[in-house]
Amino acid sequence: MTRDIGLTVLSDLGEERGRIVRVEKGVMEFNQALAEENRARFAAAGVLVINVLSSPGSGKTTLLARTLQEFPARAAVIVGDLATDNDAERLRVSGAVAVQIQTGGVCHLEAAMIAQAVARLNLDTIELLIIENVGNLVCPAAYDLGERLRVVLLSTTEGEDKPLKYPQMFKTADLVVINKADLTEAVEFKREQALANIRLVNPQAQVLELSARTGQGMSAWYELLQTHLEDS
Ligand SMILES: Nc1nc2c(ncn2[C@@H]2O[C@H](COP(=O)(O)OP(=O)(O)OP(=O)(O)O)[C@@H](O)[C@H]2O)c(=O)[nH]1
Ligand SMILES: [Mg+2]
Repeated sequence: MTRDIGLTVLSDLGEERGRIVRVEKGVMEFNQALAEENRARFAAAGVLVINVLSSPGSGKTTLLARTLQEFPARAAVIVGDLATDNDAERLRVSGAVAVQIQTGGVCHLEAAMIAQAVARLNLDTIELLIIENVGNLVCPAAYDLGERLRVVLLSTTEGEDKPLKYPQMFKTADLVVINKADLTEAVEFKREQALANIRLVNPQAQVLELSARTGQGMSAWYELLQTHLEDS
């Protein structure tokens, strides 16, 4: 998918001086090219890269913190947030290297930000790189970061209609994780409806149901990670 951003600039080109020139810049094409560079670099290093996306508070950091504690892989994390390095601090508890990107108002991570953050990692020492994207169900969907696997979380507390309301995010997922399964009954989450909604926007996506808090359902997540690691 491409999106052009129209930039209005004052030209300084001889006869054209003073004229307003409309410059259409292929921001998404630029991002895509960098994403392909990232992907090639990760493939060459044999590192499985996962991009984890969801709305704020769905449980990305909780899932990753538990994964880093329990899943026996040489892993590192890149975390994107508008501000604070709280999530990187939470993830470092496991002993894994966690690089925080503060986007300073940008609502998504871009491939260029990942290339910069990766410069602070030694890819030769890891086999798994997990990227926690900025909590947002809209803009991160459009930005390929060079990942192999795109994981979108939907938590039971958000309601079963989110795949229909934010279809682009769910359409781009390789895997949808329904998190906070421990709260299904408390919040009267309509599980069957949620599964049907996911299938409607993305019939190919794999779906896992788990609770990053209680650990219920986590073994299927680890099996999936293991399978992808073996393919890297
Ligand atoms: N009951 C329950 N709570 C959970 C679960 N997973 C996460 N939480 C809680 O949900 C809240 C938000 O979790 P985070 O892991 O910070 O969510 P996040 O997606 O990383 O949030 P942002 O980084 O702000 O987008 C925390 O209070 C977690 O303890 C779960 O499976 N069950
Ligand atoms: Mg987080």
